[in-house]
Amino acid sequence: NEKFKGIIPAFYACYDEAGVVSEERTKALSLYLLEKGVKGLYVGGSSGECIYQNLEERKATLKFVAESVGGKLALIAHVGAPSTRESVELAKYAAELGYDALSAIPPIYFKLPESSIYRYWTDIIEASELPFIIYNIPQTTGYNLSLNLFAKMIENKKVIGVKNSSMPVLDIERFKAAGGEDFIVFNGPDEQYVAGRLIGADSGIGGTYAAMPELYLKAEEYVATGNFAKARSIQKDINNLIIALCSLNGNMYSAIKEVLKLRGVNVGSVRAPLEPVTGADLDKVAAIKDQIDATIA
Ligand code: HMN
Repeated sequence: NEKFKGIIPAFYACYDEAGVVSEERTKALSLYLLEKGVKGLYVGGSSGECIYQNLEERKATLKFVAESVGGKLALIAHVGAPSTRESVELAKYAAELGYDALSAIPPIYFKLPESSIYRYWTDIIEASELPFIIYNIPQTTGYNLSLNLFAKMIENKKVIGVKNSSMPVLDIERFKAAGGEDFIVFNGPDEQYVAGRLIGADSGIGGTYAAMPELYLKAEEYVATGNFAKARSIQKDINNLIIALCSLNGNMYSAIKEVLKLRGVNVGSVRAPLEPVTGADLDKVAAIKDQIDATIA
């Protein structure tokens, strides 16, 4: 399980200028993050715009990432999809590609009972030999993982971790307490990386890591070495940057993609209904990029 402990960026959807999933750009972003020294990649989650991609596009992304950095980074395939059928197909495909673990949100749209959520996750787990990481993100799915369902899920030894994106850091502490020493809790909210690690998260997966991996790697180093004043200070810098990224028109991911362009990695823009950054706000992107550089220095 050590291979999953560290900074794991949530991977972005990489498109060409026509908005088609791009092999070249997907591989370029994978290699860029490998070079930065991250531990792994979380592929096809919210940050991968999974909800706006069809099965073939999601498979293509999984394949391009595996081809470029498989064996070098811990690769987690997010296979949550509207139906169990699609999720199982993605899970089998990720296993064929040599992914290191699977992960999924609970079912979306209909408010299903916990028995259905349990069945959904278990069907995915049974589709391959891969370990499974539960994904709890109530802000987007509308379902907040209960300790009851959590306890039932971890009876299955293939469930090795939970990526917790709910905002109370208490949830991280509770999942860690119930999961035990070897169970991996991943911090979800990037704004609380340091707090999440201190209260019990073993690792982190986040949607803004790839925009500024250097800063999260530093934060992790400060936490790991017990340098808490510096950890808190870099978290403050990170939060100022996240708030700036979220303040532009468009959407956080379109702002991040503009920043990445300025950092030398072009992964295109976002897919509608996500909106691109436009007009005067585009000029603000350069200032955010400069602020990232200044914080790294
Ligand atoms: C993913 O699923 O791709 C991301 O890891 C999602 C991640 O947990 C993000 N949460 C949401 O988007 C609700 C955070 O990293 C988030 O982007 C960050 O904390 C900034 O608010």
